[in-house]
Amino acid sequence: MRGLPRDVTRPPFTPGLLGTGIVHLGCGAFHRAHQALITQHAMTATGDRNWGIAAVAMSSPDVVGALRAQDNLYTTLLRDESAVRAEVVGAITAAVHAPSDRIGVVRRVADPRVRIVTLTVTTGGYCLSPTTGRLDSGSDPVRHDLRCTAKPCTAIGMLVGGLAAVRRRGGTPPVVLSCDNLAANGRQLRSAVTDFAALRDDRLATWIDRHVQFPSSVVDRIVASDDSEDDAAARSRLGGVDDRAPVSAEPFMTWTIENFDGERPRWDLAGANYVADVSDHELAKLRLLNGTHLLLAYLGALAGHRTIAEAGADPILRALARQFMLYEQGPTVRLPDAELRRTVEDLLRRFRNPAIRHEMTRVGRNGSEKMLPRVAAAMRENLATGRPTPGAALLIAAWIRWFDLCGTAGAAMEVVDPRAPELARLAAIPDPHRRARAFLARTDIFGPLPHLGHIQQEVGDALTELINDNVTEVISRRLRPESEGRVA
Ligand code: CS2
Repeated sequence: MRGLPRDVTRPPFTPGLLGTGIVHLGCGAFHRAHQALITQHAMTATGDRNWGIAAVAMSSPDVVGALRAQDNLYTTLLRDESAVRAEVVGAITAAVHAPSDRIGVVRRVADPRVRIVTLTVTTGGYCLSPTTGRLDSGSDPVRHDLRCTAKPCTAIGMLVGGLAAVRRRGGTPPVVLSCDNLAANGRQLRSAVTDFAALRDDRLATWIDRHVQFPSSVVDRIVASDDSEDDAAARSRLGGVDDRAPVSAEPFMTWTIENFDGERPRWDLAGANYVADVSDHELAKLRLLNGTHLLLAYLGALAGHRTIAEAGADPILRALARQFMLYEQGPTVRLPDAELRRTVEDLLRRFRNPAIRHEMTRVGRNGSEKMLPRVAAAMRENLATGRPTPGAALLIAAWIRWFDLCGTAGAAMEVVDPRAPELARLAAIPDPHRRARAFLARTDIFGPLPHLGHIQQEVGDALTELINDNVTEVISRRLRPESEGRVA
């Protein structure tokens, strides 16, 4: 940290002297710009230095190498059009690469000093079957972990391994706190963990069910894709000091956590809040922010935009995003009208933050897992009540269209999805209406939809138009007159 400009905030403690009270699975940019920073602020507020984080990278070793080379310190850059606020984060006490140290991860989860295990491992990391909501026990990674319990490769196997060790020792288990963008993330995590444990030992499953808390939580902060532009921005903001693991994020952040028993950092002094039930926050977050992110990514990329900020600044896409939030997603979330309108305007402002490079491929990846909680669940309610869903139909058609265009010269998108090979076969069906029917028939992606024939027709029409026409024209045809009037 020597040589840093004076206005860069530094941790007010000696990072090497922190105790490790948290294990985090999934050490991506989001964790570093959200929970790790908030934890640093909580420790700063109270002087309690026992909440250092052992941060586990689940696949790539890159971030681990970068962090270790700089004593696990890195910079967060909170950026908008007017300012960049830089802060060095020292809350990470160890950076661990799970594939190279599987036994070590299990041991850390079981460490008596660890009171909380948090996760950002994305939907796929929960190993749940989308149709049953229970553990997908036939999948290769789960079968591997059941065979090889000491060296698990999935987050679920790691948690169960650590919890089993706590039980053997007669200890108090850590609280397991999901920070992923899933509906009822605590409940889903509990299902995955107890199902897995039951396949190992029924008594372990009962013990976990009785003794381990899995609170839900809703996280919110828009974080830039990992990007070399960040390194350059960090270097200039840090007066030339090199940082190989900087993260850029918007200044806005929230973290709503379901109440639980037990020790925790004073996250509430650092911007988090505790509630009895997170479900209203969760619906609003997933459907308004994350659902509209997909709309901007899938349609924005077709319009040639490379980032969400570019799409959010495009008047037609902005009008569509506003209409989608106000008239499709909004009526399905429990927010009073005035609050909905305020939230929508705040989101439109956040989406167009030019200082955050949020790439289309990053937001649009794993679309088959994101579709249900962010889009299809609201669409199902709208279809059932007869409310029109032009935005959702267009969003789905644009996602299908990505399969045609990715890889073509100059394309702003790439399809990254665990189901990509099977979906590519559906995407090769020549007739757009048949193609739309084949996609929407996938209940593992969209759930069961009422009035299926109607929505299949609507998505087929939208896809036909996206193939033949200019995206702006296709969107304009679906805008309500008042939405166009509010394009500003
Ligand atoms: C985004 C989220 O990539 C995505 O799926 O929608 O990462 C989004 O930026 C965060 O949830 C914002 O809180």
